[in-house]
Amino acid sequence: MYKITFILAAFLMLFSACGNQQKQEEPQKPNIVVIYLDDLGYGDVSAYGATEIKTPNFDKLAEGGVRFTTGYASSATCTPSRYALLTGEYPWRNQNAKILPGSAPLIIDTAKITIPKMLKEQGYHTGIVGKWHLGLGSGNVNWNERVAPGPNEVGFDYSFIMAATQDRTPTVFLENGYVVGLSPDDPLYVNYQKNFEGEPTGLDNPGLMKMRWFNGHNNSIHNGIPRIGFQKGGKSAMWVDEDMADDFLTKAKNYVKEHKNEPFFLYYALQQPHVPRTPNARFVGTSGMGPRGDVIIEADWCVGEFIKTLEEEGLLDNTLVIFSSDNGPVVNDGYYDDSVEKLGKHTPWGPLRGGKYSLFEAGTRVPFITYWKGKIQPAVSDAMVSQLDLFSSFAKLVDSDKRGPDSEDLLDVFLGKSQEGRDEIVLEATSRTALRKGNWAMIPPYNGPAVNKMVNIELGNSSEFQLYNLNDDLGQQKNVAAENPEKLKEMVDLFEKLRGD
Ligand code: NG6
Ligand code: CA
Repeated sequence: MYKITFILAAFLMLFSACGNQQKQEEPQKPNIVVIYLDDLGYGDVSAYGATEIKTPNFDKLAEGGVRFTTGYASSATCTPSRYALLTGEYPWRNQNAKILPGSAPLIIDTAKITIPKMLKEQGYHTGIVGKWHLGLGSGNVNWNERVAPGPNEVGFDYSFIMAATQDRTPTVFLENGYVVGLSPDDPLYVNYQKNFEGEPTGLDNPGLMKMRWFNGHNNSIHNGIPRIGFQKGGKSAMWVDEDMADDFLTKAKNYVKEHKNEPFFLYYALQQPHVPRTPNARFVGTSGMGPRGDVIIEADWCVGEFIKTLEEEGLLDNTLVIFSSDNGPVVNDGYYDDSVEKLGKHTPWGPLRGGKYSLFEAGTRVPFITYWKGKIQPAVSDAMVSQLDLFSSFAKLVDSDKRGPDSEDLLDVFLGKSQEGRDEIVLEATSRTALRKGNWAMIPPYNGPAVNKMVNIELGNSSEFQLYNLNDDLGQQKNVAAENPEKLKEMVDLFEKLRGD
């Protein structure tokens, strides 16, 4: 009996030893990192032609990976782009995917598949550090308890986020649903309809402000900066704007160090160069272009430090890095911060027309880079790709059979092995949509001003159909709709079909 047990035990040991060995020999699945800037324009990166600003660390990714010339965010504003990125679904399919206040409920259905959920199914640890802006809770959030549902409920094992934007209340970070540094003696309250009695606002307290508001942004003041939305209490939890880049970087680096022994997905969503632009003292004056340029230099440094961490941890050749931005650029987005006065010859939109909020190209065509040391050969690709496509392409990479509803598997394009990008894409800007197909861009007629004077950006509104041939008119200067009725019809028909109109 003993003998049999012994033989059996020995057999089992041998068997499990073989199993272990096999496990060790299996290459670890690649890590995936999405580095996502906020309002960084096509022309804000030297690898994309900027001459007035140097972005050596963004450039290192561009020059060592595939630099896409025709890469799109799904929308010309933040919430819809982020929604589309994580779900692989066009943002205009979800009515709630619009710029959200800091008190808005979560707009991703917790039953819906997302990139982090899909990756979790394949054994990944998943984390987000940085800007969220997809809503939290289910309405009437109590910020003094765990705030849910949020990122952790749509697939992230770890989250360290700001709720909405840097210019919106609450001006606190949340870690796994809890406001960081909150004291029970000083609870936090947030309201977007009315102020709390006795709390100063930007509207009537110019003396309390170190940054003046230009448009909106005149509710609660924190750190000398007036914001959108009201808040009260929570003083021990308030972030220091000038430290935000370092705070996010530290968390992103720690995340990598803590999860280096398992495959991980990190969504590192930097806050720059969105307003208010608050470079750390180390970066003040470094661009000669005022705070907007300075925070781009700061973000570039952060990306360099982050990549250095991957390298030091020996992970760089097993990590696919995606670098992009949620929407196009804006110079004055609601504060007097010298960005207009000190812009000089810099063109954040590069050769494109429009900017943030616009249906013209600069609204959604953004820097878009894929980098994987030793795996992706340096190249420039003109293939049309969208952030929508990350879902299905990541799924392919990790052998998942899940796909995003509007997401194409372009893994080979992202890895630089193919130039066959998308045929077409529907672009969105503040609830309006347009079609890109082949060399053509078609914008249907929309009411509304041609230019948003507050931000000085051409929105793409016109009473006429607009059709541009981007092959010879990248800057969309010549509407050729009248000369090309057949092309226009083809574009309109396809647009209506895709929109389901
Ligand atoms: C706009 C804000 C702008 C910015 C934007 C959201 C005003 C006048 N403008 O409503 O400053 O916060 O929303 O930007 O309030 S995004 O990148 O998050 O979409
Ligand atoms: Ca944005």
